[in-house]
Amino acid sequence: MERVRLVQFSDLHLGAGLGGGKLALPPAKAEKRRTEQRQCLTRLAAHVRDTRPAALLIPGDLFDTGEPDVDDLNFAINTINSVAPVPVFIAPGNHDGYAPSSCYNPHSALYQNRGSGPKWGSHVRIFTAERFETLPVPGHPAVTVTGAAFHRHMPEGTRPLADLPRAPQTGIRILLFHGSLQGYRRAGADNEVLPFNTAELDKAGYSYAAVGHYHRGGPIVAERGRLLGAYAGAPFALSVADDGAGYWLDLELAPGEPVKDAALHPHRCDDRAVVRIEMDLTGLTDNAALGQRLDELLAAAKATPRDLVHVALRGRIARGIRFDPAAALGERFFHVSADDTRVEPDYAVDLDAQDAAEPGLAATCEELFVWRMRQLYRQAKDDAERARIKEALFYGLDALTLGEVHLR
Ligand SMILES: [Mn+2]
Repeated sequence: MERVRLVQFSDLHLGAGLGGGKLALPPAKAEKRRTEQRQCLTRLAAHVRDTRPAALLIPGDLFDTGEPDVDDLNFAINTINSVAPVPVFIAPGNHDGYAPSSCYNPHSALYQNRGSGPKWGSHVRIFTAERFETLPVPGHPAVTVTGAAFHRHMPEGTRPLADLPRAPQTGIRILLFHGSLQGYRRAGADNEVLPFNTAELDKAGYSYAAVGHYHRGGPIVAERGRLLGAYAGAPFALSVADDGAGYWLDLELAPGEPVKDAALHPHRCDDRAVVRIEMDLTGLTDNAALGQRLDELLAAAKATPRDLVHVALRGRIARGIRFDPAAALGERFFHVSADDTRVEPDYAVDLDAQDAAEPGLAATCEELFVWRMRQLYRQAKDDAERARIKEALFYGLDALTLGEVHLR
């Protein structure tokens, strides 16, 4: 039997707000990214038309919500319809989960009220049930797709893959769903959805699981080393958590043959990457040293001018120094954002010191301020109040030594 080629694409999150979050894209850049996000789907469709795989597999979160705006919905339907007659299988995810009001229900008001808007083509099969069901792949009698839709978070302890229908006995048996592999090494902080482990997946007996949800793609491997499936990851980087995103997956399967790593081909989709850098400011005492360290980290991360750079700062910043990575890098990158909430100013003040005597007449304003804050700190009722006093101390010292207060 001949090898079968498939394309796996998920987690585009079409319609997601791109302006907020830690990336803090200004409106013009957010708009540009919205255009580029749509281009991801356009590129995918062109690739599917060119390469004619047996099927396009979409395991969830194509949209950021099950009720996207009409422009996004019409755009997605038109683009996905353009790959016909290549069969398309969609298993809705936790963001675009199936509900009667969803864009995946042709009877929903959202779908119906678009008047002459495009309809999902007959080559598009959408799994709408929460229970797994098996569909044939038109034109490829040896291939089946078993899929389910996300409807709701399941009660704790539910193991959806533990009581899966038995896999068809022969041919290439694809499993398609949106779920959280426990222990996935490239997991993000994503909410848990349809939890499963490799033992359950292995036991279910499918040839390959095309799974969506985690935005960083990677193989799903059984304990004994057998490849069970993969996450394609998000084709487009949405947020600072999406470093490593930006791909879809081309895959090749043959019946009865174990899938090899080499049969998974990640295909770059997003021209830009989110490059997240951790920078410790401790011991860097002037802006030249800070700038040089940032340059080294960017070079090590192989950041290119097209990228979105996010710098997570930590450690202690030298007294009298202000460091703003966005200002330091100017126009060198598409966008630069920074998070300095974990930075502490390097003021050598020990608030717990018990022995400090009241400052004399010759004391500086700063010495008096620190002495008074230390008193308040000792009288504080709880940790929350102590944390506030520490913050106030740093802000006060900023004002006294820098002549300005930079809100953290
Ligand atoms: Mn998801």
